[in-house]
Amino acid sequence: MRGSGIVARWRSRLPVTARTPIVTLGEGDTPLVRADRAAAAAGKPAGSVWLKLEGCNPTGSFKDRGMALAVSKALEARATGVLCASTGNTSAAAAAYAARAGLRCVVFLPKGKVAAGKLAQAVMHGAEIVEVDGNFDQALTMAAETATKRGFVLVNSSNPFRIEGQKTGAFEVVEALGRAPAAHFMPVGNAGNITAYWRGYRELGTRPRMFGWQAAGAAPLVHGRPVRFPRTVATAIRIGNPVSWAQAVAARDESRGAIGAVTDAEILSAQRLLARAEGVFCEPASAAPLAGLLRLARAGRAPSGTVVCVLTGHGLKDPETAMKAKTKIRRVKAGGEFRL
Ligand code: AN7
Repeated sequence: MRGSGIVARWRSRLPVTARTPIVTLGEGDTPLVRADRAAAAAGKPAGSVWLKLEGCNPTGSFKDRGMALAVSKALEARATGVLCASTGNTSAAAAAYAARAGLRCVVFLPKGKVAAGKLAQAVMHGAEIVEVDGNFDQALTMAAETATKRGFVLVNSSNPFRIEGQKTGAFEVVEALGRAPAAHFMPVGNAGNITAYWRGYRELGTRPRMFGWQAAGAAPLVHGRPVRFPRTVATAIRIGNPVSWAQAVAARDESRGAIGAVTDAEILSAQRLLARAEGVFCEPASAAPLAGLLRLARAGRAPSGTVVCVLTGHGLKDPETAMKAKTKIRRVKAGGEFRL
């Protein structure tokens, strides 16, 4: 039997050898589901909008693809440990894969801005947690310096194996559809994932138009300059100075795509639409691509043809934001009759 996980599935396209000890939790092979109600909301025909459910990965986000390879290569290089800065999902994945590999894991987290589920994962997997009184960009600078000094492997997306692992998402999309989509929509923070998907598509000789979406209060790629104090409800993409800036711009321009911004209100409204009309609960950042599609549709500029939206993280990552959505809860005594 072939093992599970991205390396077993795509070995010939990944930088591993017979000597690489593969660390896997069975990541990848995530569902690509049709979203006809989302399509209708964007004025597009049934069957033209698809959702890649990356929240179905072992730690609940797309980071597992890259982390499986980065931690495998760290183990092969006999590292003492791995280290990262994170808005939450990278640290959750690093903590889990390091635990599985038997490596130390140190995570630098921006104080007060990591969603509860992600923090719980870092705690539970035994990561050594450093809370930085600053934002993600500052935490990343500290993490990189500490990694160099202490001989830890940095597993942020500047690590080339992260990008290599994450490109497998594009392979799966093309395999599931039987061809590349006309347009590929995804959230953009540090811009590692847009770099990875574009590489994956290019390696298959395809070139869908790449549409990246940032939050309006954290949109350096849209403004063309770093944002010193990024703000957004979508804490996963609360990033002011993306590491893969040049690669994101290249993906956009080579594919004749775009990188745009959506407001927090648009993000929360798209998150709710996905949950209520499609049955898919994703975290706020992951709703940015649908918010972007709806924004283009309102302007009469939605791309024609098949659109794939990558829903990068599971909704359970951020229960606190979800619980702020208004809902009516009726309270009753147990045992009485209840009339609906
Ligand atoms: C759910 O975990 O940067 O553009 O430190 O968690 O590749 O950075 C997370 C990013 C999109 C943006 N969706 O991806 C981190 C971190 C979710 C995310 C992104 C992130 P990149």
